[in-house]
Amino acid sequence: PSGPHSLLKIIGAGSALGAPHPGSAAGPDALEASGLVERLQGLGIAAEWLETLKPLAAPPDGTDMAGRLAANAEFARRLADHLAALDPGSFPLVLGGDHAVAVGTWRGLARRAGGAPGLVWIDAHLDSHTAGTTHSGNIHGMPLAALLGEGDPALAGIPGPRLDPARTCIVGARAWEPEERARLDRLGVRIFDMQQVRERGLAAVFLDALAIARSGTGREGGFGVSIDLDALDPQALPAVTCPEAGGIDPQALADLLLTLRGCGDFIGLEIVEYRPDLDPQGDGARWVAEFAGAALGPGSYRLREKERHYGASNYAPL
Ligand code: 5AB
Ligand code: MN
Ligand code: MN
Ligand code: MN
Repeated sequence: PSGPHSLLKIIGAGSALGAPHPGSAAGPDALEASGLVERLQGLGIAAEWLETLKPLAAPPDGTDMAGRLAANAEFARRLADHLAALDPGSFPLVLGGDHAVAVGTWRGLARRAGGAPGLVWIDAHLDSHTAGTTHSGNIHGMPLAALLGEGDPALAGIPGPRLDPARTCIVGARAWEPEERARLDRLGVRIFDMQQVRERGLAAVFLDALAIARSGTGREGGFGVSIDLDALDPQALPAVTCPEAGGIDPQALADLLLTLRGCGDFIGLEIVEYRPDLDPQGDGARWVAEFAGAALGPGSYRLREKERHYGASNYAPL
């Protein structure tokens, strides 16, 4: 760690309690070992790896739905409490772990921001099942529904404001089950699927998504971005638990993430589902650094504002 005064605080969420494979639990430790902090510092970002949270126990048996919900909820609650208590002079980057950790990330950051953030959810999947509609039984297919207040209270009841469906949208979807699609359609969550990405181009779709997340009432919550790495094309980024063919070009996403540097209401970035056991050459880890660096690198309005408000002299140079 580079000391207590870094602007960018990285929090590892080392849980695979929501996934059918344990590999993503090692994601944060592998990303730290890959030199992510040093790469970000090399871009001029005052970054520090704050801590990595781990599950308290091994995942419950696959048939024990109540036990799995409880274990994921315990992890999410702990992550939310850590994020809600982060000092105001820092910007959070949460690294998974499977996507079930998002319930903790966005409830905690909503509490910290004093209101529900708008959210851009970049994913091959919709993650909008509940225990009542899941086909697989895997909790990482449920976090967006829980954040919207749907489903089992164990997950949906993690303390913090619910997401506003009118300021929530999904980019890159190409694999879903009818029940989760129907839930999002009923709630009015906008879905930019891969067909639209191909027809309109990622730039047009991404800018529409940002406008939705930053629109309407409740804007004091700001907005966040959650990147499930399986949104990217698995030919370029295969190191994920649930690869789906025909995804987003990672360089095109990195280019669009540059837009976030100009957003003063950007409250947090999350990158999940990294599987180091499938990344022997470290290409996936390099993409994670690319995405974080693109969103938060030189000229980042959000980091500069923090520096201005909380004392530039305390911080490493940007
Ligand atoms: B991820 C599936 N819909 O419910 C399910 O990786 C996939 O967080 C979930 O997007 C994928 O298990 C979860 C088939
Ligand atoms: Mn702590
Ligand atoms: Mn996914
Ligand atoms: Mn996901």
